[in-house]
Amino acid sequence: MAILSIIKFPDARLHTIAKAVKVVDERVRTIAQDMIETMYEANGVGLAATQVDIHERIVVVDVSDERNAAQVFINPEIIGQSIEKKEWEEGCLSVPEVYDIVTRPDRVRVRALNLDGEVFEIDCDELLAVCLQHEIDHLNGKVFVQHLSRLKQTRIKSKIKKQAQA
Ligand code: GNR
Ligand code: NI
Repeated sequence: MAILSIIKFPDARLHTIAKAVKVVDERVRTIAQDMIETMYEANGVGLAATQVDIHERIVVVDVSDERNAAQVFINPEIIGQSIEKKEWEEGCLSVPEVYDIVTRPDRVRVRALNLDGEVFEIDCDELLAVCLQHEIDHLNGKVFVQHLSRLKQTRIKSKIKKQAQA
């Protein structure tokens, strides 16, 4: 068990495209377990492997209030999405203290492998739908601020630079 360190925006490593997991073995299960621990320690609702500098398609999520219902998604894919969109105020552990509205499909169907390497599918709405889309973006090298205007992205970069100086 280990707490991993989270890469902060703007860091080029956050734009790496993660590779598919070929076999779900002990190595992958250990990464997922460490990611769950790291997510809880950071009070996040989700974490993508990209954020801890591991460029493999692994995501962990816990949208429960009790923080005892972690879900693991290996090689997650969005296989269906609603036409209806929804606005949600998003934040990201890689972009501390920045929150802004992103518009995404309201509901998504996701296919992934579990920790036993078995395929499962799940229909998601509300926070789980938002979070899984946010996490799959990370695996594709995309940070949520890239859904915002260039002006906002520039402001966010200078805000983070100031945070780093403080
Ligand atoms: O903790 C998180 N909260 C959150 C809130 C709204 C939309 C997405 C998220 S994900 C974020 C954790 C994180 O950075 N995951 O990549
Ligand atoms: Ni994030």
